[in-house]
Amino acid sequence: MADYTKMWQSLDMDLELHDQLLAGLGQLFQSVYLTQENTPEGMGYFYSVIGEIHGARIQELVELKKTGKPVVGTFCIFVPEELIVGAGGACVGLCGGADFSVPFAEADLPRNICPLIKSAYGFKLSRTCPYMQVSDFIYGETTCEAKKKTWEQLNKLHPTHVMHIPHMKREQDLALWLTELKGFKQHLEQVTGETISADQIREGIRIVNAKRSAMKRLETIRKNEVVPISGLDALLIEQISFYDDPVRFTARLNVLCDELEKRVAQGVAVAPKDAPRIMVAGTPMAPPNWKLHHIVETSGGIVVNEESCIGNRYYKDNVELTDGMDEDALLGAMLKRYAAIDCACFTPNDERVDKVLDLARDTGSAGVVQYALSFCHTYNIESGKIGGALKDAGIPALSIETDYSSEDEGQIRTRVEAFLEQISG
Ligand code: BJ8
Repeated sequence: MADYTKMWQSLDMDLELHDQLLAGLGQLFQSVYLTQENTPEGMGYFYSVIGEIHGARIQELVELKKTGKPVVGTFCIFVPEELIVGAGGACVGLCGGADFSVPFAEADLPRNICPLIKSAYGFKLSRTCPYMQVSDFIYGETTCEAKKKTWEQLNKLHPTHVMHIPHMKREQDLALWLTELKGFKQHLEQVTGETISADQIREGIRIVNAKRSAMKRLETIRKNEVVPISGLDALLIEQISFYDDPVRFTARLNVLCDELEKRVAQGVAVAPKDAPRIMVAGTPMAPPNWKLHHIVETSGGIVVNEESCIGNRYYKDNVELTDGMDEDALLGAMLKRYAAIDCACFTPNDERVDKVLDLARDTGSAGVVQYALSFCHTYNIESGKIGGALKDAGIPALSIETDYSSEDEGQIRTRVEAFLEQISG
């Protein structure tokens, strides 16, 4: 990797801690990813993005800022990236998935909250995440209690704005949500000093739609009996989709999908035909959270889908574009797409139950592993309802609640192995 020390210094990072973080990341990536066999050639690009995770892309973002375009840090798929991309800016997902930064956060936040929030907040306190450091501002949302209260704390350290996402989807809730979308656009315009035109919004939608379509194409390929890519690799691609340049990402992913389609035709699989097909459902897995996929795939299973925000929930719907849409129509179409997200923060959220069942059948999954981060009440509670529906449908399911530490890996492995044995039998 090139020497980016000066750039990191200019971003006010703690270089000593950052060195420790990068070294740990490198080791983890080596042991989880570079021990896989028979990986597709097209993964080379995505491995290089991770290899340069704090380098080349950050350099691009620094350059982008010099042109006056915004770099916006986000934590949730409800923040409308189409508007940021349309304005010529960059939307970077900041969700923390590392155990490294959690102890820093615990000095300020309660220990018994979700590790995703602690990890992200700890990155700011430790000044070790260049994506956070390079962001002009951060956009949080009101999806869960721990998040919305953390934004108040985070705002003292980094400019943080909050988008009010309603927790129900009644008419009055959608009206409020539309006001929030418009407010988000106005805020971007204030920052850049430029109006975002309908043409720019359309272009932003077109770029992000193309990205989601490529990810859907990958999902479709993974449904084949011949599985040409590991779940670990697919997860990595889904994670990278949140901070890579969207146009380049889409092009690279489509090249990979061409290769994967050829692999399917030639019968080149990454797992034996009888390996149990597993769908993972639940809370997002921000990088470098590769724990569950690694355990499943080194225990003889193959992950064929992620029903998660870093996965299907992010790319399942596109914004419907038709000719001649004006600004109101474009924002209305965006709202429709965002309101179709079935996050557990909504009540009721029965559409997610139906979707999990449909996806499990559609992907030919032999079993579903429900994954919930510790102290994520919404997903943990919802896992009971989904587990019951899976049972009624005759689909075996296992629920795992965990954090980012490696302490429970042995215990999770034992449970996963028993589950795989049960469904293979
Ligand atoms: S749309 S899932 S990205 S809110 S932070 S809710 S894990 S306790 S991330 Fe999420 Fe948006 Fe919904 Fe998706 Fe639970 Fe943790 Fe809260 Fe979390």
